[in-house]
Amino acid sequence: MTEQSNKIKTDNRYYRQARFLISAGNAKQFPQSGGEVAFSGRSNAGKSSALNTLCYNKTLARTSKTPGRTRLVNFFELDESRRLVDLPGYGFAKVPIAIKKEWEKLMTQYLSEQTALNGLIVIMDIRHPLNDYDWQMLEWCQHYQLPAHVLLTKADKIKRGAQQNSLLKTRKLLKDADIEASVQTFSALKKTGLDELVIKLNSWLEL
Ligand SMILES: Nc1nc2c(ncn2[C@@H]2O[C@H](COP(=O)(O)OP(=O)(O)OP(=O)(O)O)[C@@H](O)[C@H]2O)c(=O)[nH]1
Ligand SMILES: [Mg+2]
Repeated sequence: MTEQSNKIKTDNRYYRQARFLISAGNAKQFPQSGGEVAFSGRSNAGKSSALNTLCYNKTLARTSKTPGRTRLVNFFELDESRRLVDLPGYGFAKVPIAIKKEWEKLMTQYLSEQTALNGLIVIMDIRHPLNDYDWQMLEWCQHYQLPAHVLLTKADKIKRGAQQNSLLKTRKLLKDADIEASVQTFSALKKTGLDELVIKLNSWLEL
């Protein structure tokens, strides 16, 4: 019974075949054809873990103990015309202003120039959603008319009631700010919310 209910019912075979493609440090290196979905979020929010859980591959997206080290845009190929993208984490302390500027330039280039981008997943720790950079990210999406989906991750760290409170509060704050974005809870550890994420990605990637 438990085994049955833990089974992923949604078709996620595309994500299981994800392969590393390229790390890009400037816009010229961004792959152009087909479509992609990017994962963004503050450093340590759980981006790499969410990607790895989605793709059933613990070593796909590298996790780093040094926040702010990854300043590249990492592309993972699902098939010849579909990709997932791991964006550099933001909001880390102790990073020189020059590096922050570099990050901002690369992110602006990515969000404004990457025509293959179909949607953005914005990952937030469910205990601390919507920090300044998260708002900036969502406002950029609104500005570039890019669909956004918020993943409130590490849900396993708080009780069910608190998870629901955070979900409803986040939805309300976005609505009040006129930001169009869907929101869900997620846990990379417990694999909860995976079906909902797969449904969103499948629709954006036309799977
Ligand atoms: N309990 C729990 N821990 C999580 C979850 N997701 C991530 N973590 C932990 O949070 C820490 C950061 O996760 P990462 O996936 O490396 O975070 P990241 O956003 O990729 O971080 P950067 O690459 O530095 O930007 C790690 O210690 C993970 O094990 C989750 O759903 N539940
Ligand atoms: Mg990471």
